[in-house]
Amino acid sequence: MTGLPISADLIAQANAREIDALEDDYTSLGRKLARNGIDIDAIKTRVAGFSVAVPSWGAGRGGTRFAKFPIPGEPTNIHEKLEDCAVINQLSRVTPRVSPHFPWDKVSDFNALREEAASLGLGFDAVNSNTFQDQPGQAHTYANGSLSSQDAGARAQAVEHNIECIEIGKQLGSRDLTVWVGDGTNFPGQQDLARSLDRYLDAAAEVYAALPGDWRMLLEHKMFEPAFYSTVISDWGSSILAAQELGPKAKCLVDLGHHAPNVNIEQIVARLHRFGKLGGFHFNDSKYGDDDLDSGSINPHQLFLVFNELVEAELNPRDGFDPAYMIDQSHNVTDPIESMLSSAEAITQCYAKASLVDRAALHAAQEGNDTMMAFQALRRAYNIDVAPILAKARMEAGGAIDVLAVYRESKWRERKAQERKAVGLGAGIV
Ligand SMILES: [Mn+2]
Repeated sequence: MTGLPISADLIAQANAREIDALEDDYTSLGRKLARNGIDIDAIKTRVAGFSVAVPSWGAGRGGTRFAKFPIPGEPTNIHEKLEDCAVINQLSRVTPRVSPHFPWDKVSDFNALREEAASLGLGFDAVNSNTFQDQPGQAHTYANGSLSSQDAGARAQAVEHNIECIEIGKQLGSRDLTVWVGDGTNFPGQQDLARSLDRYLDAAAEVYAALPGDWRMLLEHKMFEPAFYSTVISDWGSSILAAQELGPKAKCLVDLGHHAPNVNIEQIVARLHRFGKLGGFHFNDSKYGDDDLDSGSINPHQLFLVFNELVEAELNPRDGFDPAYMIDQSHNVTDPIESMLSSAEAITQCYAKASLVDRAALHAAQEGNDTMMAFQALRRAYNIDVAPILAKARMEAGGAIDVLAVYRESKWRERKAQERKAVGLGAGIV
């Protein structure tokens, strides 16, 4: 493909410098895994089939409520964001889809945008609606909520926007609508906690009714922010109740940062899958709350345990298993391309490690109440360095063995800094 942003020769030359060491490491790991009855090439095939979407908004530098510090060469529109997402996918070969957000990514011709993405080797993933901020010229404010607002006009406007997102998504080739609302309260007594949920369910049912037959509506819960006393879809319990009431096309989406502190998120994954309601997952990491830090940067073991449940669900599906995986991070102090390359690697590593778990041994230990051996089945897989498997899968798909080194060598950001207009200062995204 000639439209790809990074020179294929540059990637090939860089890989040629690394290939001998990689083959050495891969062969050595293959022997180690073979002693445990695992075929390394079978794991590599699984890794090659794994993918995670990147969010269009993640291509820009995020920010906090206090400030945003843009970098030269940052993308300023959806076309430039797609270019940067294409760099990530070209080097990593694991992020072939972009999750767009409206109205931020609005253009006049979505069929042309789909073709533009395809020419860059990209497709589109779940469409994200935005009823958590007002847009210029908007008739009704979302200051007091959107799908759950007391104002019937605001609710209707939010329904209409979500249906518009479905229509856009149809043109882009998406099949999921992700709905996160900022609705909630900051003071006790501000709203009736039951009636606000009634209003949300009524409005969400109107959106649900507009879904095409093969589409899903992914409900993303979040415990706090921007509302700090209560949110309407606050936790996985509220989410699954709403999804069950809406119907089979409504599923729950788990974002790693949207829970109370210390919640057992891997158990939530298992619970939602048990009831056929796990529709999507947003990867990031956190230390304190919804920090939106890079995946695997703070608690890689938790990410592994989440993937242990996801792979268990994949291998033993209860009621179908087809979750939409996406990176959802805010890159405040790094080059977003580098953060997403590093995060895609961390996520895929956990998928590979979870695929190495000896499930027969795990299940036997669980059945026999052998706690230590059950734990060791997980620990053995977690301790294996799977980097050579990922690197080889990437290289065979045309990607880079050392993604960050090739990215820096390409001088992509420096070149874009000459071409793209500067991003203004100001507050960050949420
Ligand atoms: Mn999210």
